[in-house]
Amino acid sequence: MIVNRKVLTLDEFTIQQLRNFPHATGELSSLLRDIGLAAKRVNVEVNKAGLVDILGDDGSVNVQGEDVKKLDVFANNQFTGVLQHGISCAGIASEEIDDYIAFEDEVSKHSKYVCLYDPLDGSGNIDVNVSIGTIFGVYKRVTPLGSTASREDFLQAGVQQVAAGYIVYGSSTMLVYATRRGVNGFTLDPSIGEFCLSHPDIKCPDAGNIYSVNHGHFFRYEKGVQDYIQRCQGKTKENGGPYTQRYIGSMVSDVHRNLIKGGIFMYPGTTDKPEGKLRLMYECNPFAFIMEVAGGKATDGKKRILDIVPQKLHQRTPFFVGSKSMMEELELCLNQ
Ligand code: AHM
Ligand code: MG
Repeated sequence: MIVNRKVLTLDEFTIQQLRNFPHATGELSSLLRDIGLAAKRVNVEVNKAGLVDILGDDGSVNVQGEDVKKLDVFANNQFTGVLQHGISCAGIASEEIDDYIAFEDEVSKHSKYVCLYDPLDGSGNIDVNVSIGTIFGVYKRVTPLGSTASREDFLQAGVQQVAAGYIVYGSSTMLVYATRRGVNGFTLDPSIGEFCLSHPDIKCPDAGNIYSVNHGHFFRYEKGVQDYIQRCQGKTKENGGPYTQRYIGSMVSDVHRNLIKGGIFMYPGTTDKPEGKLRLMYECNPFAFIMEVAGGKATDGKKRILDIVPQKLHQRTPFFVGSKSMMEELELCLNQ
């Protein structure tokens, strides 16, 4: 069989990108390789989830008060483990861990980056074979190299991310990551165990016709959000519609689809939970970064997500993300 050498692997791609920066140390490429490795291990486990004893609850409750699934624990251990043993990460914070972890070995203390992640997003879908994902954001540490990473390295505004990405364990497994230079998507080729560049330079269409929101909460959304949803429902051919509603309940899959096809994803605050459900540092900042690099927008309904200065690691925020013109129409409704 002739191998198509036009297809770059994740490693080849990141190394090629390095050539644009003669002074780059390669640490970010190395960190992305580590994330790719953890993703492959999680993927193997997700794929055989129905066959082995990995479905269901772990029996514990996380810092958010949610039941922890066995696969959550497995994924968290994989990502934490590879980053700890890699050469580019000074510490991590995870949705599944109460506080950040600063790696104490000498190699890690001299590493440039910290990484924040939700190791397995969409946990509620694990037991029913619906796509789930991993979300991550990478920041350059602000404390001096050689010291132990500290809280200020982790509590940075999203705009400081140097890279962000996600893995979707779907009908195929994909890793998508963004740097300020662009967004690129890699599909896992299971026959060779490599992520291969399949979606170069992803741009989010300026307009789309998909809106994604949990309709079950409709009467607990603020009026502006209700107005926008009703505008979506009322779209016709004459005013850019009709729209279609799609909501998987796994943000990684929902936002991935909307990024590629054009659309808007909303997880607003509700009367009982004004801050909504999603976590700023692990879920919203990475997607806001990716979407902005791809040409879209992300806000909390009032301001740009990436400008929010976090007060705590597990902070929640309302979240609106998607195609530019759809976000602008939403903003009109919210500002009325
Ligand atoms: P999780 O981090 O506990 O998995 O929760 C986040 C997920 C998102 O992927 C998804 O968009 C949202 O929860 C769905 O929540 P809901 O069922 O309230 O609509
Ligand atoms: Mg999550």
